[in-house]
Formats: sequence, C-alpha cells, structure tokens
Amino acid sequence: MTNIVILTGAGISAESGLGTFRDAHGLWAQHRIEDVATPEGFARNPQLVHDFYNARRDQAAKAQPNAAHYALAQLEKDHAGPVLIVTQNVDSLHEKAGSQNVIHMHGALDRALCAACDHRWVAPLVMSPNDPCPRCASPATRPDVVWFGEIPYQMEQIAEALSTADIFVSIGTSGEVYPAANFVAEADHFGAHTVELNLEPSAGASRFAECRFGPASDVVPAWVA
Ligand code: BJW
Repeated sequence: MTNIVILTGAGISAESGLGTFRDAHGLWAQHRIEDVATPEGFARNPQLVHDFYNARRDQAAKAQPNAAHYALAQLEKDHAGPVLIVTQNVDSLHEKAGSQNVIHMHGALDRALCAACDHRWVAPLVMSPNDPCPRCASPATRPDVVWFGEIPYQMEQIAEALSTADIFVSIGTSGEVYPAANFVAEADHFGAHTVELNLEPSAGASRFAECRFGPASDVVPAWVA
C-alpha cells in the first residue's frame, strides 16, 4: 500500500482561469507583495488588501476545476492507500473536483479571520476592514490566508505525512516559497520517490528524481493514469 503526498501550487489552477503569482503576467506583476501579502501591508492599508482578495474571491467562486484537479480526485478514489493533497492554493478547486483529503497550508479565500481573537468563519463574498467579528465584535476582519512572515497551517500534519510518504508529487509550483519549497527535500530524506509535474522546471527541479513538463491538464492525468 503506497502512501502518496501531493503538493499543489497556482499552476494547477491556471487553466481554470486563476492567475499564478510569478509568471510573466502573474499577480506579482500587478501588485506589490509588501502591500497585499504581508501583515504590515494589511496594517498600512486594509482596504487595498481587501480589494485584492475580494476580486480574487469573486474569480475563484466562478472558477471550475480542470482535468488536473479531477485526475487527483479520481486518484484518491481509486488508490488503495492514502492520498493527501497539501495545497498552497486558496481556491477550493480540489474540493469542487471531489478531493476530500486536502490541507490548505496557505489558508482559504472563503474563510475570514479575526485578527483580534483568531475566530474563523465563512467569508462573505465581499469583506471590508470594518466588518465586526461575529464572536468579539472587533472591526479586525481579515482574509484567512497566510502572508509572508506568518506560519503556514497544519505544519505538524504535513511533516508527519512527508515522513511516511512513498511518493511525493509537486504540481504547478515555482518552488520559490518556503517552507513548501523544502518539502521535496524532506520527502526525499525519508525515502519517498519524488516527482515534479510543472509547465517548466521549477527552482528546485534538480531535487526531484523524476520530472515531467507541460500544462497540468495534460501531465497530471497522464501521470495518474
Ligand atoms: C503551470 C501552469 C500550468 C503555470 N500547468 N504549471 C529566505 C530564505 C528562505 C525562506 C525565506 C527567506 N526569507 C523569507 C523566507 C520565508 C518566506 C519565503 O519563502 N520567502 C521567499 C520569497 C524567499 N516564507 C514565509 O514567510 C512563509 N512562512 C514561513 O516561512 O514561516 C516560518 C515557519 C515555517 C514553518 C514552520 C515554522 C515557521 C509564509 C509564506 C506565505 C506565502 N503566501 C502566499 C500568499 C497566500 C495567500 C494568497 O493566495 O494570496 O502564498 S505568496 C504566494 O506564493 C502564495 C502561493 O501559495 C505561494 C507559492 O506560489 P506558487 O503556487 O508556487 O505560484 P507561482 O506563481 O510562484 O508558480 C506557479 C508555477 O506554476 C510556475 O512554476 C509555473 O511554471 C507553473 N505553471 N501555468 C502547470 N498550466
């Protein structure tokens, strides 16, 4: 019984119409990271940050999974052993495709977080800085996403999964952002076979035992088959 851990990044959702971050016309070509993806940026201008995430929440709500998301959901159904998806993505396309075992290590667009009391709830489509927290009433509402300088979610479960993985697959991620960029080294250390499926070689491509390059909607179903 093989244990499969799959890391996904923005590239898997690109063909569903959601922008990546670091590609030529990606989100970071249009927005300064310091302004929209750090706690300091949020403290300086919460409305700007909410505008950025409100627009992305609207796009993500309308997006549909592509063949890569469906192939991974089918893999989870068909595979005899455990299949865990650790996604850096804040969209819900894995769940929409039918995957059930998904960790959102960078949070989720459809969740809100109170910066004052850490309460979490289902986000409305449009959020604003003055929205009161339903629990403590503080006007400290923020998107429940992980910004630079913050600790990604469920790191203990991820470390445990990487330590027992037989196969580790990285899909559609540039390998520029830690700690996710280091998962291949962790999985390799514990003896997993490591595979990269990406449009082009990522920053960490040389660390993988096997690489296949092309659009996710081609290479992921082909790898799963
Ligand atoms: C396709 C395709 C198609 C395109 N088919 N493929 C110096 C050294 C090392 C680390 C650090 C350092 N200085 C600071 C750090 C830490 C920092 C970091 O990594 N900085 C780097 C910039 C160096 N990291 C952090 O701060 C993290 N926290 C942390 O480290 O805490 C300490 C700690 C950790 C663990 C335990 C204890 C303590 C937090 C990082 C948070 C990242 N947040 C964001 C925003 C999330 C919310 C949102 O969505 O807005 O996460 S930034 C952004 O980057 C987002 C993504 O999840 C993340 C990764 O991006 P991704 O998914 O890889 O997208 P792209 O665009 O980069 O790549 C797309 C890929 O797809 C490309 O390769 C394309 O080729 C490919 N592609 N079309 C297949 N059709």
